[in-house]
Amino acid sequence: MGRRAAPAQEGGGGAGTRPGRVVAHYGRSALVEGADGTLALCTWRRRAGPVYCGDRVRWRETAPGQGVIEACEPRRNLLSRADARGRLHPTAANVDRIAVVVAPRPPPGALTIDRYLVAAAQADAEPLIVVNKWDLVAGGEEAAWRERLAPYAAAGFPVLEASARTGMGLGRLREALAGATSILVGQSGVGKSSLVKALLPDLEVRIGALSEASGAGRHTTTTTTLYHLPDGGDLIDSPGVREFGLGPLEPRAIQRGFPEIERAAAGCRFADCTHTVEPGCAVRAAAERGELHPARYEAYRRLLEQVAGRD
Ligand SMILES: Nc1nc2c(ncn2[C@@H]2O[C@H](COP(=O)(O)OP(=O)(O)OP(=O)(O)O)[C@@H](O)[C@H]2O)c(=O)[nH]1
Ligand SMILES: [Mg+2]
Ligand SMILES: [Zn+2]
Repeated sequence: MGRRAAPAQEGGGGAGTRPGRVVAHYGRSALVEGADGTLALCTWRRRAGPVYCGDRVRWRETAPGQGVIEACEPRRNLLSRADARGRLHPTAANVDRIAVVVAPRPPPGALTIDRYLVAAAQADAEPLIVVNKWDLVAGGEEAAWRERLAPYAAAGFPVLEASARTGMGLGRLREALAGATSILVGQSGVGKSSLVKALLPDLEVRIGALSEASGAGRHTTTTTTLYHLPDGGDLIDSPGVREFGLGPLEPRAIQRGFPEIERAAAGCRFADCTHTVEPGCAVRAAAERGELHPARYEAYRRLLEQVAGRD
C-alpha cells in the first residue's frame, strides 16, 4: 500500500515520445491511451515498468496500434492488495477516490469495509461506500443494513444506497464520482461492472475498442480497466477478490482508516498509544462510554492483530 510508490524512472522519456495513460494492464503489456484518444498495446522498457492502470507514461509508437513505454511519471499513489501469503498485487495508480462497493449478496465479510477504508486512507484517496443491489435490501432488510452502515456514516464516510438494476441512487453516485479518477473495489459479484455499465451509456463501444486494441476477448472482467465518465473524470473497474487483504501496516496507519478513533486518540496519555492495553487511553474510555461504535472498535483491534507490525 505504498503511498508514494516510486516508479522505476521519473518523468523524461526522451525525444519523440508522447504522453499517455495506461487504461488497462495485461501482465506483460499495457493498453495506453494517447492524448488524442487512440489506443496502443505497449510493452515497457525495463527501467520504465512495471506500469499499472492509471499510470501516466511517455511512450513511442513502433507500429500502428503498438508501442513501447519509455518512462512512467511519478505516482501519487498505488493501490495494492495483499494475497493470503502476504504478497502485494498492485491494482491501480493515481486514484483520487476509492468507492467500496458492497451488496446484500454476496454479503461483505466482518472486516471487508474497514480494510478498504484503511487502504483508502493509506493511499490518501477519498473513500466512499456504495451499497449496491438496494433493490434486494428493500422488502425487509433495510433496518438491518442501515444499522450495519450507521457507524460508517457517523464516522463521516459518505454512504450511498444504489441499484445498478433499477437505477436507484445512480444520480448521486454520478455526482460523487465526477471530475476525478475513481476506482470501484469490492468482492466479486457485488455489481461493480454493472454500476460502470449503468453510468456509461456508450460502454459497449468502449469495450469493443479496448478489446480490439488489446486482442483480448470481449467482456473480460479479469483486468482492471479505466473508463471515461461522460461528465468528466475517470472510473476504474477492478476485478473482484474474495477477500481484500492489507499489507503490513503500522498501528498509526490502521488508525487512519478510523477517523472517529483518530479524533478520540487526541486525549490519550501516550502519543504512540495503540488503544489496547495502555493506561490513560481516551479511545478505550470512549468505547466504554458507548461513544465509539463497538463494531468499529472491534474492527480496529482485529485489524491491529492481523496486520500491525507483521514482519
Ligand atoms: N438485484 C440486483 N442485481 C444486481 C445489481 N447489480 C448487479 N447485479 C447482478 O449481480 C451480478 C454480478 O454483477 P457484476 O457487475 O458482474 O459484479 P462485479 O462486482 O463486477 O463482479 P466481478 O467482476 O467478479 O468482481 C450480475 O448477475 C448482475 O446482474 C443490482 O443492483 N441489483
Ligand atoms: Mg466486474
Ligand atoms: Zn489510546
